[in-house]
Amino acid sequence: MMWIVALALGCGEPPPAEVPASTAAGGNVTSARGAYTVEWTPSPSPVPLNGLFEVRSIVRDARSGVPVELGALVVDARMPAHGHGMVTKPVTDGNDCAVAVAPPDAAPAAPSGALSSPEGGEAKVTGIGATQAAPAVARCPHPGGVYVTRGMKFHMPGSWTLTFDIDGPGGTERAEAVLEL
Ligand SMILES: [Cu+2]
Repeated sequence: MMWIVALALGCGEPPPAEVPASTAAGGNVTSARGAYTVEWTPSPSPVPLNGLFEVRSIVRDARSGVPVELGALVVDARMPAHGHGMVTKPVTDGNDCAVAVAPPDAAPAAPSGALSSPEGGEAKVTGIGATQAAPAVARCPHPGGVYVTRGMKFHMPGSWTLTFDIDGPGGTERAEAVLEL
């Protein structure tokens, strides 16, 4: 009898994290060590080819489901097979409560020509306007755990990996979503 009870209680463990479906219409992904979930929705939807879009992300504590209202989120994307990122530099609303992060409009595509990475161009050559590393972002208030990222653009068809770098009460973790365009 005791055994049965113990086994039944053991069933409370969460199922293994599901592999996020490839979708250009958003989805729900879990960060690498399981601290957060990110429910992301593009606008327009589905993600357009070679057009600007926004991503609305709701970040939650994965265990409690409570929205991460004081945090930071940086959204980026790459084409791993091609070794490049986006040609735009997206900005997330409200990330700048304590630190000036980026110019007011996410100025894309600076005029080409000048190869703009004198200082150690690592594996992450992001294209035309790539100048700086990931911005230092402070934890800022985001009511409802909602983070809106503007200035995304997937300029070629193929497999894109979105990255969601989250900083919050559960520490710093990354979630990823893969989609085919
Ligand atoms: Cu590519």
